[in-house]
Amino acid sequence: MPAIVHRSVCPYDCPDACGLLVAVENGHAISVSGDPDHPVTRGLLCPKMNRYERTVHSPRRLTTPLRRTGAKGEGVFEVISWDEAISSICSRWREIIAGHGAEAILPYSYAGTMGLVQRNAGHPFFHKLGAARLERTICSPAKDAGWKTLMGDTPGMDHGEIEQSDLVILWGINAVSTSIHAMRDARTARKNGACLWAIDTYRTPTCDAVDEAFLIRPGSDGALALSMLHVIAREGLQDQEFIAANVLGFEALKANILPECAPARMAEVCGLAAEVIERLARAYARAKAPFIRLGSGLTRYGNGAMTVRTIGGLPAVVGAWSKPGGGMFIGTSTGGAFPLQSVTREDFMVGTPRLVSMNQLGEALTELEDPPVMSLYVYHSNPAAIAPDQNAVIQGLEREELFTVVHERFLTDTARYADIILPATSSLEHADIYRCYGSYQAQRCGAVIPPVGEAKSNWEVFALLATGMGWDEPFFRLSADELIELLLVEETPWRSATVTERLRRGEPVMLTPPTEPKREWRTPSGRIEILNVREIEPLPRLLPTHAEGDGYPLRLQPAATPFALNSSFYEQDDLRLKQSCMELMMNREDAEARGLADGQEVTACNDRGAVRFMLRISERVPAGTVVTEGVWWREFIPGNRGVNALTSQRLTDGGRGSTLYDVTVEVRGGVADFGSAQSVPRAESKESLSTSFHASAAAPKTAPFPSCSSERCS
Ligand SMILES: Nc1nc2c(c(=O)[nH]1)N[C@H]1C(S)=C(S)[C@@H](COP(=O)(O)OP(=O)(O)OC[C@H]3O[C@@H](n4cnc5c(=O)[nH]c(N)nc54)[C@H](O)[C@@H]3O)O[C@H]1N2
Ligand SMILES: Nc1nc2c(c(=O)[nH]1)N[C@H]1C(S)=C(S)[C@@H](COP(=O)(O)OP(=O)(O)OC[C@H]3O[C@@H](n4cnc5c(=O)[nH]c(N)nc54)[C@H](O)[C@@H]3O)O[C@H]1N2
Ligand code: SF4
Ligand SMILES: [Mo]
Repeated sequence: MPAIVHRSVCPYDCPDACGLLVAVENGHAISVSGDPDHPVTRGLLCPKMNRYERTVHSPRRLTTPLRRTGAKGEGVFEVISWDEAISSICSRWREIIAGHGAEAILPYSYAGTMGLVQRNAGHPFFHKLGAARLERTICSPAKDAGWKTLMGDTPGMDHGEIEQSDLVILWGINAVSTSIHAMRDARTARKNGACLWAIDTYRTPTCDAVDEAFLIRPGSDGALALSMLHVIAREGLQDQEFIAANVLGFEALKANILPECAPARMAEVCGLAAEVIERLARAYARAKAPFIRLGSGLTRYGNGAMTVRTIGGLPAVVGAWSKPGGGMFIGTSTGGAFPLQSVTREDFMVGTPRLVSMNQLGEALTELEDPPVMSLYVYHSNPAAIAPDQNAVIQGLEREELFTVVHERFLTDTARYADIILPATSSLEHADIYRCYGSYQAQRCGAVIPPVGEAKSNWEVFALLATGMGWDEPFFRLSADELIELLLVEETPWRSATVTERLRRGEPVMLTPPTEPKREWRTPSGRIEILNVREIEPLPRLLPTHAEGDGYPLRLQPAATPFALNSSFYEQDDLRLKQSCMELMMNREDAEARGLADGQEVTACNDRGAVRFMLRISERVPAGTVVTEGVWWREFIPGNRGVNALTSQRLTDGGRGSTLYDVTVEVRGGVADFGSAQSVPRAESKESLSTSFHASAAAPKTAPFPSCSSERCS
């Protein structure tokens, strides 16, 4: 039978939710390409998804339910039937509920699939069960918290406006790797005459694609933004008319940052020379329509929310928002477009069960009492690899009395610790509806191939578990398509009847936010609130990062790679081999100071753990910072710990987010046995966090790349 091409959607946690064309022959996906008619994708897929059929039909797929027969983590299992699996889970949960209460059961899920039905499929089940609730805050809630403090509920602007900008700043976003369509739009802006800048902590592929890249110390963007605001205020470069009509608190901010945040002082903190900061501030203020595209990496610090608020002061003060192509984009939020409560069913919840931060899984599994966590149910997430403080997480997963169930496509680091594994479908095997956070587009799709082996979708498994628990609630008998229909029945201002009909037909559509993004400020005062008196910190100011006080000499950046998405895609051998192995990039100066050579094995360590890497000496990384890309599966790395053995469970200043990038380490040659990590020599402890931020180790030298000579950028 000849191949038939079906439309589908990329399910991964990426801003774009690309439209896919999947060629299917005899129930097999044989190729995947980008939908040329999709408004965002326009035929362009990233390297990860160009061979999605290799993930879907990977020989590594889990195809039957499994029961552990070896030790926890050993990865030895026997095949069991779905009936056995569901009945053993339900009977174990009944025992746990009788002995400890339902709050002893903890669900753990995040963004293996972004589809509204499959992603949220566990909510109604766990609400009805009375299980503990998971606070799903690992990604970038500090970004949203910072935005909300300043902009309230103002929706994100249309990213497409970037093409009309004359100065685009890719600020803390590695768009070449993580947001390829944003990068394409930025390149179009450049073709139209815009100057492109990147502000990052190391020279990423995105830095190679712009006119000028500025490398700063991790977590110091607030210092850079405040000093730019200082220059703008000092030199009277603000847009007074825009401020008078739209902004609250400019005068109060000015009083605080003059003279406090002078470039000479902030230069020490962020590592850029004072003259460079002045040049940046002037060029920004003089641009006709400057556009800041803010990434997420810079928010994963103890000061992440404040950083966003501080950077957000820039477009407000120069009136960028009033110009077509000007403003700041952090993402879109289409919360109102679909009545999600029809799927999540908060009304099934009895009382308010305890809330556990997904960033503190290690603590939850090892320290929580009254009741302790007695069962963990993991679906579409891989916490043993992606959650901070891997040693604590693994210590928890090794607890003999913890009953762990993992619903997965692959034998991940987490699945290896499962008592029962359930095989999961890939997105080509189940129906769903997707929206995205890089634009206002949405699309529905059905299954295009039958399930691989005995795999079942998230929703199918929760329906089985509901029956296994003896519930007769009709909701759990609905199909995924019926749930999608529930999301579409209710009309909302976001989609007309025509758009809804097109969604039903599986076409990609654009949703329309009910408030015009750049016309109305949805804050209590109706203005952009640089001064927000409801906050403990009413004005943007310099806040230290957490790791400033930790005292290890090198800043560690656990960054993204173009060839994986968090811990996904390591099953594709070709993609994994493109990453060679788990490398640690280090500046020559730091390597020489430690007597380390390129290509040798090294160990990075801090109070939380020790991790082995292959050293890559690279001028892409400024002195004082080391970088590792990707979140590797443990089976493919030399030591038995991944980078998250070094990251911490501390939370951000706003949004209770992860602080995965707020880490310091020391690095030594070889398979260093640091013994107790405490024995590693540390810098003198600092007096106080805020002074230590200023006083901390010498700022990195910016990597020696030539600055732009383009006329556009002068
Ligand atoms: N290929 C690929 N694509 C992905 C992902 C992936 O892992 N791989 N992950 C997906 C997910 S879940 C997300 S949330 C997004 C994230 O995508 P992005 O928004 O791009 O976020 P990150 O990759 O975390 O970090 C972006 C950049 O910020 C830099 N950075 C780190 N700290 C600082 C700082 O203090 N200041 C400044 N100025 N820069 C800093 C990092 O070096 C990095 O280059 O990407 C999604 N897309
Ligand atoms: N060191 C470090 N740690 C990080 C990051 C980093 O950049 N560096 N990034 C952080 C960020 S931004 C995020 S968002 C998190 C992401 O963390 P996670 O959401 O856990 O993302 P993944 O690592 O992609 O793991 C998703 C898993 O879901 C499985 N899966 C996919 N589809 C389905 C399905 O339909 N059903 C089921 N049951 N399973 C499915 C996949 O096989 C995969 O193993 O990681 C965070 N952790
Ligand atoms: S991961 Fe992102 S860029 Fe790649 S296909 Fe999916 S949505 Fe598109
Ligand atoms: Mo994320």
